[in-house]
Amino acid sequence: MAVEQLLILIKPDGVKKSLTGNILTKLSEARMVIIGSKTVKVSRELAEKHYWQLKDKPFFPELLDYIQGKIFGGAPWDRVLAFVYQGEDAIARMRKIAGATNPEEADPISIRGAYGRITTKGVYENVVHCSSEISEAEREIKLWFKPEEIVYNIYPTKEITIENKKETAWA
Ligand code: DAT
Ligand code: MG
Repeated sequence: MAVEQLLILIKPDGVKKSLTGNILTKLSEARMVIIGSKTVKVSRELAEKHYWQLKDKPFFPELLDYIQGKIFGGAPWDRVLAFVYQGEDAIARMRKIAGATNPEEADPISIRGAYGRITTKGVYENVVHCSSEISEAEREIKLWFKPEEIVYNIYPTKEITIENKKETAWA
């Protein structure tokens, strides 16, 4: 079996319900390594790019509001915790621990089965995002993380020079 990487997000409902520790504990059962992690305030643009394959679905606007934490009133629930995990057969194994997309159909021992719900507006609040195939994992990891934010170069990189680029530094 091959070593794979994937993106896991603890979505705003997981953050708001203080489930970060419980989720990471469940994920740790798979004995994989975290090779990148950070907290991200989710912009509309990032949300749209992340879920672009679902742009024609009727629930797309609600899905963007959810991943941006807007349905929880914005700050401090406007963020997600993002992780890159690496391990043998990582995608299938982590998706099993995450559970089915619909939290009501998910195994009750899975993260989504234990902690997810469907809102009265029909949004699946399913607590975590988990990449579902290798090409999607690569696209998502490259969308959420810069090369220097991951401890290994898991994909080829190139050096670029950006002229006159402003950066914020610690004062
Ligand atoms: P997954 O997150 O299991 O990979 P997906 O990529 O098909 O599932 O959908 C992305 C998210 O969109 C999913 O986590 C919850 C939401 N979603 C999917 N299908 C839905 C539906 N029929 N009604 C409401 N939300 C849905
Ligand atoms: Mg998906």
